[in-house]
Amino acid sequence: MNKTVLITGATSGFGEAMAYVFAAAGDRLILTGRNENKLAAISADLISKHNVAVHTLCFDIQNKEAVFAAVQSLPAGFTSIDVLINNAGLALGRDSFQDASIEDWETMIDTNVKGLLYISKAVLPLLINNKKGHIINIGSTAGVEVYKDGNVYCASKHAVAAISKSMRIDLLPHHIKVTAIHPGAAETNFSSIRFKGDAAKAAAVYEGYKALEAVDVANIAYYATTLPDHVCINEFVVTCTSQANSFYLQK
Ligand code: NDP
Ligand code: 8X3
Repeated sequence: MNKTVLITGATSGFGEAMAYVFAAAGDRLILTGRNENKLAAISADLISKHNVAVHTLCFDIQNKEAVFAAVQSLPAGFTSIDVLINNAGLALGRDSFQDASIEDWETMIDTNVKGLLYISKAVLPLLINNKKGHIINIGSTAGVEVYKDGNVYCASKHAVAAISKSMRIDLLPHHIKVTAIHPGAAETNFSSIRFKGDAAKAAAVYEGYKALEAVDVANIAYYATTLPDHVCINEFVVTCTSQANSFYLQK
């Protein structure tokens, strides 16, 4: 049966790829991000290619009031959510603990951790009301191991891993599945954002090997939602074949 799927950070990378994968399966979509024009363009393209229902919500996930207002504004037909995909997030900088910017740390914590908590809190009553549902949290291999100069980005993704485990326990009585996906290096806008528009530094991250593509992660998220009601994959740790973990990458 077709589902209603809310994807945060749907204007780029994994989130955008997920929108296309779920739309191709005929699912109804709620897409969020901060770029209104991009949301409108993706929505129009999905509707024309896949003839699915799409609703967009434009807000900054760091803003608690905006998050709750956006979820409360959902029109009839989009309030019965089956799947929440907590994907919006970013890394800012790759600097040693002593040199890193406090503002960058705050933005990563406010987005990757607090934003994920806000939208989960706002959407959960809708899932609980349905007595079933699925939350998919996009963590990272940075949430499995800590690497040099990764400090607060790694900490934020360790928090996503811990929040996922905690959600899974507390939501047991409500029959809500929680799946954490921890991808390794994937070629998206991620490094361009991390290195603040330094195209050479961003490109260097993906040179000499075949990194994951956004659609690889999107296909895994979709697969997790296709399993029977009694089956929940708790965690995926997924890297490209050239990467073993945060430390070993074969170029
Ligand atoms: P992109 O930069 O391509 O996409 C990030 C998305 O998050 C965009 O849609 C962006 O939307 C949204 N976003 C960022 N900040 C905010 C905010 N404050 N409010 C609302 N939306 C926001 O990166 P990826 O697709 O690669 O990243 C998606 C997730 O995957 C992130 O959580 C990232 O940490 C994680 N990840 C990425 C990996 C990689 O190597 N690429 C590997 C492992 C995990 P907009 O800016 O338009 O608002
Ligand atoms: C993104 C992957 O290796 O830059 O989460 O942490 S990595």
